[in-house]
Amino acid sequence: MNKKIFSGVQPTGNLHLGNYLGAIQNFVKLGKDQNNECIYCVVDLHAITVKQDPKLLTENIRETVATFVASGIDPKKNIIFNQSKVAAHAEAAWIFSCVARMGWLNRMTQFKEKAGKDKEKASVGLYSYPILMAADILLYDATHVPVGDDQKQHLELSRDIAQKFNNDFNKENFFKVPEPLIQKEFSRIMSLRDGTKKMSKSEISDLSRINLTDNKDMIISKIKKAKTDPLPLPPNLDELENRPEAKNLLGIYSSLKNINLDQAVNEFSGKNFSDFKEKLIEVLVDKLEPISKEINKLMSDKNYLNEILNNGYEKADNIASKKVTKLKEIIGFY
Ligand code: AQP
Repeated sequence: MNKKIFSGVQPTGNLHLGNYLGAIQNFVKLGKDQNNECIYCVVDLHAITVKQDPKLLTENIRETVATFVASGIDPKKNIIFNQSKVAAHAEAAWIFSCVARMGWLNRMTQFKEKAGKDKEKASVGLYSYPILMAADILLYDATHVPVGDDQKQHLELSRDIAQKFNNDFNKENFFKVPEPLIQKEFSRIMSLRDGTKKMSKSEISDLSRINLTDNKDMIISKIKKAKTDPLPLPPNLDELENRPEAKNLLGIYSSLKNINLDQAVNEFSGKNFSDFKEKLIEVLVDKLEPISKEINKLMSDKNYLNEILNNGYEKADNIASKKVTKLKEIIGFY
C-alpha cells in the first residue's frame, strides 16, 4: 500500500538530537521510499502557543527547513511548507474543536507537563494544541504519522476526532484514521542533565541537549559534562533499569549506530563512562557535523529556503483547501 505521510516540527529554535532521532531521521527514510507521498510541515501555528519573538520566529522557520534539507529530505520529492500559510489548518481546527470533547483534552499529559503548576497562565492554544494537530494530519488524508513517543497521545486524539466526525455525519472514511509510526527502539531521548526528563528545545540549560547546529567542540564539551552515575556500565539490560542517564546515553549510541540497545550494552559492559563517552562523541560528531555544516550553508541562502516554502505552500494548499471545502459542505455551510 502507498503510504501518505504527514508530520511536523515546531520552529521554536534549537532543533536537537531528540527531534532528529525521534522524528527527522524517520522522515528522511520515509521520504526516500518511492511508494510514499510525504508532507513535512513547519508547524508555526503550534509554535505561538508559547510566546515567540517575531524576528526570531521567521528565522527559526527557515532554520527548520534548512534542518530538514540538511538531514536529507529532498524538497523536490517531498512537500515542505509552513502551516500558517495554509488557511485550511486554522479553519479545520475550529471545526474539530467542536467535535473533540473536553474530557479528551483533559487527559493530555503534555499539556500538564508544559503548563506546569501555573495552568491558569497557559495559553488556550497550548491546551487545544492537539486539535490543531488533528487538522494538520486529517486535511491531507495522511495514513501514517512519524512522531516521537511523546506525541503518541496526541495522535490518538486525532484518530478519535476522525472517527467521531465520520460517525456523527455518517461519512464512513471521509477522514482517514492515521497510524502512528514510532521508532521501535529508543523513541524518547532524554536530557543530558537529567535522564528522567525529555530532551527539549525549551529547556533553559543548553547543556541539556545536543543542538543540530552544535559544532564538534560543543558536542565534545556537552557529552563530557553529561550527567552519569558512579558505577561502571552494566553487563545486561536488567541492570540498566533505574540508571536513567546510563540508559539514555547508551540508547543514543545505539540509535546512531543503528544497533539494538542490548548490543550497545554488550559492547560497553564493565567499562567506565569516560571510555564510553569517547566512542559516543565519535559517532555523534560523525553523524551531526555534516548536518550542522549544511544547515549553516543553507541558512546563508534565504532565497532558496523561501523558494522551498513557496513551492510547498502551493502544493499543500491545493490539497488542504479542497478537503476543507468538502468538510464545510458536509457540515452544512454554504
Ligand atoms: N526528546 C525527544 N525524543 C524523541 N523525539 C522527540 N521529539 C521531540 N523531542 C523528542 C519529536 O520531535 C518531533 C518534533 O517535535 P516538536 O518540535 O514539534 O515538539 P515537541 O515534541 O514539543 O519538542 P520539544 O523539543 O519538546 O519542543 P518544545 O520544548 O519547544 O516544546 C515530534 O515528532 C516529537 O515527538
